[in-house]
Amino acid sequence: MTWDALYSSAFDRVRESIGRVGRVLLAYNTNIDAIKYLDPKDLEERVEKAGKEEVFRFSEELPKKITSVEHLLGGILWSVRRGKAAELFVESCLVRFYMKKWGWDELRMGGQVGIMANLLGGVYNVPVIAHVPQLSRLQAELFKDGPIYVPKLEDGKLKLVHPKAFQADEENLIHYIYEFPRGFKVFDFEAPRENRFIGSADDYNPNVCIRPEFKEAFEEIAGKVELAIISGLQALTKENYKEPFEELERHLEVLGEREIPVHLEFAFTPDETVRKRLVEVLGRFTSVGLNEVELASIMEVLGEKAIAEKLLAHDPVDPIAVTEATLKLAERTGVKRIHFHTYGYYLALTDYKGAHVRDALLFAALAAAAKAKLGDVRSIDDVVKAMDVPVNEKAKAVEEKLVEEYGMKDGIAEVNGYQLSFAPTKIVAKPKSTVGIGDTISSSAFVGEFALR
Ligand code: 8BR
Ligand code: 8BR
Ligand code: GLC
Repeated sequence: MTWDALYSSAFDRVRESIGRVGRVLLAYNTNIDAIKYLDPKDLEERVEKAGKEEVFRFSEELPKKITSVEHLLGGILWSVRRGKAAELFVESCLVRFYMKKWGWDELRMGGQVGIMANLLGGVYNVPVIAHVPQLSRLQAELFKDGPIYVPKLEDGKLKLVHPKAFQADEENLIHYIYEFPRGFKVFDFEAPRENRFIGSADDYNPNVCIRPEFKEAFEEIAGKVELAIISGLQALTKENYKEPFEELERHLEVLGEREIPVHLEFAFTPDETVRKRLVEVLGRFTSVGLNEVELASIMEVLGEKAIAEKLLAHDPVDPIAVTEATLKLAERTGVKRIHFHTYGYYLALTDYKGAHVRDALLFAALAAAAKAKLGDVRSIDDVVKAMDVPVNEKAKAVEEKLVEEYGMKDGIAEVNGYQLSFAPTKIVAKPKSTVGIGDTISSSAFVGEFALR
């Protein structure tokens, strides 16, 4: 079959069956994204004013957190020069005030949980229970209508309400997203690809502050769901990870007892201690989603330096190196499903078989293209509009390698007793923005796969 035909039949089948998926638990990170599309002249003036020399220093080496305007501007230049994403915690209130005055073009739902809640609940009509660390009025307004719920305790009794009906006046947790297009020029730098720098002016998500409702009523909450997706552990550090990890392990135990499949959305985790701990608990998850940088960073902590280097050496990433890395990760941790995504293609390694794994990847690729094209996916019909985005040309060579090495057919092969599923993706030439595409991919594929089972 051609990829166009496979795409089209995968979409039809997921659309037909996704309504049958039960409630999905989403924890832990939700915030408000204040998106600023950078203007080169404005940015240059700000850098000059703050002191070019000092700022340029941080554009060579990213600071660990932001405690000055020089850190902020240096971090933005670090991302622009490399065309890479980065996210840093903003500790200083003066810098938080500076960012607020600098302003934004658009406010959007942010955080893996918030983005997935709006997509699953607001677009696919799959009911979700979300962890929202702080429910300000603005945060509540950013939730779409649909079966999206947050737990509320009334006289010790658990109720599930839409975030807009929670009616609390909690804090605004704002992440400032500085987006730039490919070819964006400042000073002598030119961005090799579109991307963003994020400054998180937020004390709750970076510390994974878990709400009392989730601590007190977790057993009951877990009793109401069929699937779970965990995210937001990426900003933890060796100083603050212990407490949230204890709670996480308790949650995993409760979910495990009920045999609820749990997906971990990995996200780039700069702190090595935290990354190691995440790999240690990975076997208690059913599934994990990650990109090439994240997979390479895991190979590093597993002592697999050579594979880590291979993963970062080519564009598009060598699929044989990806397969070897995911096999190592599956064998070492016992995780049953690994969903790898990169610019141009996805691979999933599963310890079970079936064409539905590949079909869910194709559905996810359509959703990602719709997200890149529109910025916000409003309905499942927006997803099908991405059908006319062409399949990435470079993915052909990737597929040929997989055919040669593993005898892959129609995107499916067997490797060391695992199934390897492949999807060449649709790439939007001029994406509206880049933030949240990874979340769209992982949640669509994980939930889509369960819909098809
Ligand atoms: P993409 O650019 O393809 O989205 O991949 C994630 C990138 O983010 C990685 O290259 C990683 O280096 C970078 N990154 C992030 Br996110 N946060 C970072 C941080 N705090 N320090 C260094 N790099 C970071
Ligand atoms: P991460 O931020 O987790 O790396 O997720 C980003 C993913 O979005 C990439 O792996 C890539 O598959 C997808 N993507 C990007 Br980046 N740009 C895209 C585009 N213009 N069209 C479709 N998918 C895109
Ligand atoms: C991280 C950021 C958040 C953003 C999300 C997108 O969670 O903190 O601001 O919305 O990534 O994936």
